[in-house]
This record gives sequence, structure tokens and C-alpha cells, in this order.
Amino acid sequence: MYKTTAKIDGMMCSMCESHINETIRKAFPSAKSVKSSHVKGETSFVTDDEVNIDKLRKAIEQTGYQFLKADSTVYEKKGLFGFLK
Ligand SMILES: [Cu+2]
Repeated sequence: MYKTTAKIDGMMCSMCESHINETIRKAFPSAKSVKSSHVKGETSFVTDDEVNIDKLRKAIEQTGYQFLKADSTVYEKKGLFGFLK
């Protein structure tokens, strides 16, 4: 599993957060734990496969918000050794 965190500029309220969450779910239908914060200016989600950052950038830019950067790292559930999908 991969955890992706993207920095986004332009979110002002919880409506913006929902808008970004919807955008993520649409672009990456397998995305889980989708969370956005306008305070932190970031969104994060978990996927089974590595995320195409370019696809993520395009999806976010199409909403009118500004994509700043994103990281996708291998995600392991804490405290669960030998976690099976
Ligand atoms: Cu808003």
C-alpha cells in the first residue's frame, strides 16, 4: 500500500476539502482514507498501487486549486506485523 500526501494551495473551507476529496476518489477509485485539510493545505490518501503523480497533479489543477507537490511512500499499518491485504 502507498500513502500519498499532496500540498495544495487555494483551499479555504470544508467545501473545498470535499471538492478535493471527490476529485481524488474520481481520479483514483481505489483510494482509501481520503482526507483533506484547508488549514494544512494538504490532502492525503492510501492506495494499493503507486500513484501516478502527474495524473494527481492534472486532476487537482482541473479543479482550479494549485498543486504544489506530492509524495507517495510505502505505507504500513502501524503495529501490524505481517499485515495481509
Ligand atoms: Cu471553500
